[in-house]
Amino acid sequence: MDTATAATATTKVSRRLDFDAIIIGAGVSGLYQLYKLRELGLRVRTFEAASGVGGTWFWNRYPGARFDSESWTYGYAFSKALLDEWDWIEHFSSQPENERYLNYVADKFDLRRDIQLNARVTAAQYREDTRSWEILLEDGSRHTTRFLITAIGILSAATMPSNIPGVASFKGQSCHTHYWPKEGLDFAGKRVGIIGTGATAVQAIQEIAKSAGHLTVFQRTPNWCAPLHNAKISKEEMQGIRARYDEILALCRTTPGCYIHSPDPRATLDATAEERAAFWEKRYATPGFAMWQGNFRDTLTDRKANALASEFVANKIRQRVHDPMVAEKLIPKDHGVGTRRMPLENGYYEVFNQPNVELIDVSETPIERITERGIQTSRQHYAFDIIIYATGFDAISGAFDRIDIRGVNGVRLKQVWANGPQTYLGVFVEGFPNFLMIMGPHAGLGNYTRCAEYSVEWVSGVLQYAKAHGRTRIAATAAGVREWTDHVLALGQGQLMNEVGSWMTGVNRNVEGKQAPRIMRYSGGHPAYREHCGAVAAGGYRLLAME
Ligand code: NA7
Repeated sequence: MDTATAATATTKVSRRLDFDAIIIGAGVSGLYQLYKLRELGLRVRTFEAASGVGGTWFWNRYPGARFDSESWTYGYAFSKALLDEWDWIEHFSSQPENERYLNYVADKFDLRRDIQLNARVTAAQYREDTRSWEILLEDGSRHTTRFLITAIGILSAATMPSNIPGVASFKGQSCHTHYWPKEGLDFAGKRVGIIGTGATAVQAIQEIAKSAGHLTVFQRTPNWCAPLHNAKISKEEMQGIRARYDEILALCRTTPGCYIHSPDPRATLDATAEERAAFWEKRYATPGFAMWQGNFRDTLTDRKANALASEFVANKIRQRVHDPMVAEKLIPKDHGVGTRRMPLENGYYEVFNQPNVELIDVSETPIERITERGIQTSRQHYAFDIIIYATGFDAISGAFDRIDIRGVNGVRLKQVWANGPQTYLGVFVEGFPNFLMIMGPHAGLGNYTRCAEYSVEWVSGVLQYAKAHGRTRIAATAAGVREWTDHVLALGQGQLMNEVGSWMTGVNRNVEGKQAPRIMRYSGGHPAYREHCGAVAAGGYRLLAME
């Protein structure tokens, strides 16, 4: 390095920036990232759009919102003290408890002093001259940082039905499930309409149907649901769980989705018809994702196997729903069991036996518009006091698209990903130095906290390395991004899930350009994902350019 270059490099390093790292988001991943970066001695600031911490568990306050992962597998594992002190009260914990937990974590680790709430990041621009990022908040303030870390969640950009006019004209109460009012909604005796039948709607419908005068469910596509089998956890049971935490967390490290459930090693047709029926009965009676994550190993790759498993669940629906016409409407016909994220339910199908609940198949009678008083379909008008939009999210890349993120030469991230995400390990993007994503596209996905904890630790490892080696610029290389993207796309082939439109394949028919399935996540299982990332780190961050 000549003297002039060395001098420039020194200027780049020493120029005073507001922060060493800025984290966007104070949800499950953002809170832990803040904790880790403080451990490294970095000057960190977290910006969070909400008025409280918790991310998903701050926003989604709709009745019935809860984990579908066992609570004791979803909590943070990084702190033995936290594991020792926190008692989960249900096997599948509800939103109020989850929000309380994340607030407890924020307090326990004194995280709040570095978190700015009500601070929505609207834009971020990389500056090559200072090897830094400048971020812009909604209030017009600007902040500079060496590293920018997104912890913005995979399901945080809620979407309204863009194809239905008149939403603003409705005179009653209405809201998207994600933006549920803190004071709640009173359904007692009211006429309620809900649009959507994804995992959110399934949880909400079960609860709303208990008190609503009349509930009308507008379904475009039915989903395959399985029973959650939730239960309270007694003090003694919690003690037993606590004593087994090492074992439980070790188990989660071995399974593809970091759940306690793992696929049966047999192929579906290795078992006789009787063995299959007994196996599925057992899975159906097991709490949590057993029917999805713990099915025969070929359920999500072999069409014939999938059809057999689907038929088993279809028959369950037929048994549980009294009206055969309604039952048939609730049975998916365009995709097989488990090829979309499987909603877990607690009496969802029985709700449709209630006299105050009606199912409208929107594919038969499309919604034409929202009116002042309700919903107009091609067949009739339905009057409502309350309309709920359970219409989902622009998942995985949507939260990135909503921030004007610009890398080297002002290139926009949204543009780079216009034909699908391209990343290195789901963490880095070429042309966006010092920009690191927690749970970015093409990263391993599953039990959220288990996966996010790994991502945070891996990202913290890179930053620790950069600090130790005096590196101020970390960038993905073209070769790295090509290698990872090719690998992820190749792994995704032959997976039935990747052929079906759902948030997991980046499909949201309410968002322009997101109509067709794409490979959005790493399909090789989380253990393999960790192996790749671990090898990159062990090899001195292969295919990353660090200066
Ligand atoms: P999902 O699973 O994406 O479900 C959204 C639902 O809303 C789904 O049933 C959609 O039907 C329906 N929808 C969306 N837009 C419309 C319009 N315009 N008209 C009619 N119906 C519509 O989101 P969730 O919030 O339920 O769950 C997301 C994840 O959050 C969940 O899996 C958990 O992991 C947490 P479609 O299927 O597109 O025909």
